[in-house]
Amino acid sequence: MSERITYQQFLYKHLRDQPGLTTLLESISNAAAGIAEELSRISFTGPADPGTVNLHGESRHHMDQYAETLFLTALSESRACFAVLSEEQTEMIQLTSALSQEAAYIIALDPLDGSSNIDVNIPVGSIFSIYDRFKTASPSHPAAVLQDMDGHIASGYVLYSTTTMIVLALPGLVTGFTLDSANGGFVLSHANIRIPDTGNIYSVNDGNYHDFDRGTQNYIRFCRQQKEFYERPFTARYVGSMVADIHRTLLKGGIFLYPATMALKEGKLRLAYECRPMAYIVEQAGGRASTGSKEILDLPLRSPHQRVPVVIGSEEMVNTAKRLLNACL
Ligand code: AHM
Ligand code: MG
Repeated sequence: MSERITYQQFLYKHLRDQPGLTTLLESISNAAAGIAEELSRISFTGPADPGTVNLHGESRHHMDQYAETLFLTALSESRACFAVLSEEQTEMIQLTSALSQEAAYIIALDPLDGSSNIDVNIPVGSIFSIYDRFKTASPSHPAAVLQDMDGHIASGYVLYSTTTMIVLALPGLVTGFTLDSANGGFVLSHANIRIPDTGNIYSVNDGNYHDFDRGTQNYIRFCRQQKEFYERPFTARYVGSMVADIHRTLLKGGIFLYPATMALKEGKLRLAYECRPMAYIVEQAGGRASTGSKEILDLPLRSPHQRVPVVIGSEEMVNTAKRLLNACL
């Protein structure tokens, strides 16, 4: 059996000279373990409260609030986090403990993505990006660091599924850790993840087909018609939980799309805490991420909860998609 390397040991090895970042990433894993535990009891703690909505007008599960509280408590106690932009809050929240005020890091966080799936026992996730608040031209405006990728340090997600995993992307290195609850803590399980250059799985909400523009419809028809070129068409897979869909794409190859629709002209997914972190993770693993016309990681963040269309996955598939998406514009 190969050597057991814990998440902490990995962090100490790779971020030896950044103790604040190590502490911050440990606090994220602690919150994730707490969320995983609570999710495992969800059948006993009850379903979503009907009629509760979040600031985006989307239905809100009590686990959304629970997950956010756990993250904010862990980040605050870490004293390594200055502020958090959460999907659940209108504005960035500045942490108030005395040492947090000196802390260097700002996090963009989706505490529990895909929570509408919880009550039917489908995987959900948490998504985060970490920024150094001093790496901005406007240090007196901490939120300014989120405007571009200059101050970006790391991104990751937690997948709460058959097992709970953290996938962490540092520059050029994407690593997966699996929760070993019996022995407490996350253990390295997926070293140096590389996304296959191509694949045969496409992942999109096909129910929106008639609300997509012609370029997107073009590409989806291309995916359906691959039988002309291969023995069978591409496989369609859509969990409806971004972390699960991206995790599969990362490990098996493929493409994930959430394009603009007639109702959602900028798409559904948020740049700061959904598209950017996932784009960064997939690109560090060798894949690509685009809006269809622009690189996701080049997009400036104009408002905290800005949405963007996203096409993300294996390089060859994203390149083909970009060509077909733009063919009819
Ligand atoms: P949420 O942040 O409100 O949970 O919504 C995000 C989720 C993603 O996980 C997923 O990719 C998408 O919404 C699915 O949306 P749809 O049901 O429109 O296909
Ligand atoms: Mg979300």
